[in-house]
Amino acid sequence: GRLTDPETLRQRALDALTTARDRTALLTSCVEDPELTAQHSPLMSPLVWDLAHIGNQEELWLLRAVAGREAMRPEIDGLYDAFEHARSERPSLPLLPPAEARAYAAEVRGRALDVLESAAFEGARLTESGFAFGMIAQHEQQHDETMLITHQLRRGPTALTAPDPAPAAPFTGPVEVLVPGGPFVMGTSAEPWALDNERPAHRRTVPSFFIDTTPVTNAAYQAFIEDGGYGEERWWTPAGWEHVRAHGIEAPLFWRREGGQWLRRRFGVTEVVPSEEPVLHVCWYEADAYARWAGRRLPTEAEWEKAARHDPVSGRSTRYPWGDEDPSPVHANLGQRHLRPAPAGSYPAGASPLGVRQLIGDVWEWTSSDFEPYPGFVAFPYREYSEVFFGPEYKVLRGGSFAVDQVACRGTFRNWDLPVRRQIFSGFRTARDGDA
Ligand code: AVJ
Ligand code: FE
Repeated sequence: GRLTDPETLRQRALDALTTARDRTALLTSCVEDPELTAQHSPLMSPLVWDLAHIGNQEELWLLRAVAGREAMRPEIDGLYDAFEHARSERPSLPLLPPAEARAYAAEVRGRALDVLESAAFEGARLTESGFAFGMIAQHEQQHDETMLITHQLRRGPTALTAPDPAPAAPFTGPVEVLVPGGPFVMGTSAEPWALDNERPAHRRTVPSFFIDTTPVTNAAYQAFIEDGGYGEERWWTPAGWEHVRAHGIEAPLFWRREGGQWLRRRFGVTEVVPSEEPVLHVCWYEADAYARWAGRRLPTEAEWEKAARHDPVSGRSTRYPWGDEDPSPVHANLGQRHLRPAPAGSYPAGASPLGVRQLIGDVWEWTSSDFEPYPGFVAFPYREYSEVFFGPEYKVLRGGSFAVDQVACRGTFRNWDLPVRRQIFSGFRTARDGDA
């Protein structure tokens, strides 16, 4: 049922926490301990940092802030404060070794489950509706995605395998659809585990626009490369042009040209770039340049959300493109199930009413928008969660990737990153103005 009765809430929280911890355990046990403390990339923390940080944030936000418990190990707080040390410096900190990090996270979790057992789930206050537990589960899952990125950057043989290939549905639909102009409801005040930056629900008026029915594929992106797109200044913003020149960027991250074809390394395995798969590991500058080359543009964040949530028949905004039902494996490629995006046009059951596919899952989608607060935004539980990142430095990504768990993915969920970032599981789709 919906999130109303205390036992349902408690069970939801327990399931979300357990799913997250199982994934954390997988990502930190599939390699030997020395690999947990190693620096696989200066862009990332060592895996053992993420592991103890997950436990430390759970202790801070849940045991201390909600349940009023004493600090378990106050001397380690600084080590795991993401604002105190840059990722590149974390390998040289006196971090808890793997066994201690595991034991600490497990001890925190045991106490968190005691709190869950005794928590009151009544009334309208966010903490009382289980928000703190939902937020902890989302935080852990976000770090699990971060750890999966570290695995992708890691050298050496593969440590992770996917049981099944991603499903492929032949797609013969239109390449774009027209989303009618007019108001829609953006953001949410109803979703119980929505984070502060998704709130509150508010009306936005968006003029009519066309949007791609699928994410941009590797084949389409290769056409941009073959056409000399990386060498033509006119497709790039000044900052983007300077960035690709300065860093010699000529293709998505992990791509390499050999014998006339593009190869890519994916979790330790090299393969020919699959033409029908959504392009992955491109930065905002690349997405923006491709769109200009194609005579199009990136969608704004509001356009993306309208395409994903607006039901033109009822006029309502739904939780997901397919409606209000929680995601299942027929709707979207989530949860690290396939360790890769599905071919463009897959997941017909996850399409929006207008026929836009793969908005949820597969690849994070860059939008043209800066990360800004919605009107009426209130920081919760801390300014450091979202508020300190608002401004023109960060671009918004939407929809989640194959590496996102459903607890941290919905039509309102907002991700953000710097426009140079491409180790993340990022792709995009394009848009254009509606006919006048
Ligand atoms: C929302 C993915 C940008 O990883 O920096 C994790 C999520 N916040 N710990 C990040 C987050 C605090 C955040 N992103
Ligand atoms: Fe964190």
